[in-house]
Amino acid sequence: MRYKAVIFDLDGVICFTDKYHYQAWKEMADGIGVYFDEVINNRLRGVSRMASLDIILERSEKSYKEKKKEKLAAQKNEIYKKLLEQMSPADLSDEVKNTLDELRKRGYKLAIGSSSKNTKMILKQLGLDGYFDAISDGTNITHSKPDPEVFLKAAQFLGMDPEACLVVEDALAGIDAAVAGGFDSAGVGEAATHEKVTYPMETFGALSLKV
Ligand code: B16
Ligand code: MG
Repeated sequence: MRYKAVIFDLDGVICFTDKYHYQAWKEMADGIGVYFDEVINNRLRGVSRMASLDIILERSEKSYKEKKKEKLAAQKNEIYKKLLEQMSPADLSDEVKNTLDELRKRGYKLAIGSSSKNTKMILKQLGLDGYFDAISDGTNITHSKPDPEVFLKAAQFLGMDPEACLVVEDALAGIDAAVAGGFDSAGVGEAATHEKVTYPMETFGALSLKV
């Protein structure tokens, strides 16, 4: 086996929370009269909550103090968490579940490497509570992707070196993070176009052919 473990990004790889992030940020931005659309939302993929807010506030004429920004981010997160309550195991595609089960059967350790501080709630909603061997997420890092910290911590939690792990990502910043940490990577969506991605993939299911 070329790798011993696979580290999965969450949003955009295991599940699709884009629309909920969009709705929640939109409601917050409307509340302060700042323009926000789906094109700007695309720039938030893989980016931490506070860095996402800074991108949204680029459109504002006002400058916001740190305290107010924390309030706005908290307000968005409350709306987002309410929307997440709609998620259920039906939102986990057969393709993703079957691929995860197949890799597990072949003996790979499986981990999550996500910027999201809501990782545990999302996994619970999807029925994946307790499924992964390790979880590294927004709650255990100080630097967000493209910094490699989230993946390095995932490897450390698994007790493995980066060379033994494959990172699966949908965001360009996620592939940057994987490269910076010394990981091989598999990319879906926009991440498949990254010039340094090890395995560009058209579908998530192609993963079982790459490892
Ligand atoms: P939260 P990932 C990322 O998750 C999302 O892609 C990004 O849009 C979001 O801003 C970030 O998590 C933080 O999420 O507000 O829930 O902490 O793609 O790294 O799994
Ligand atoms: Mg992602």
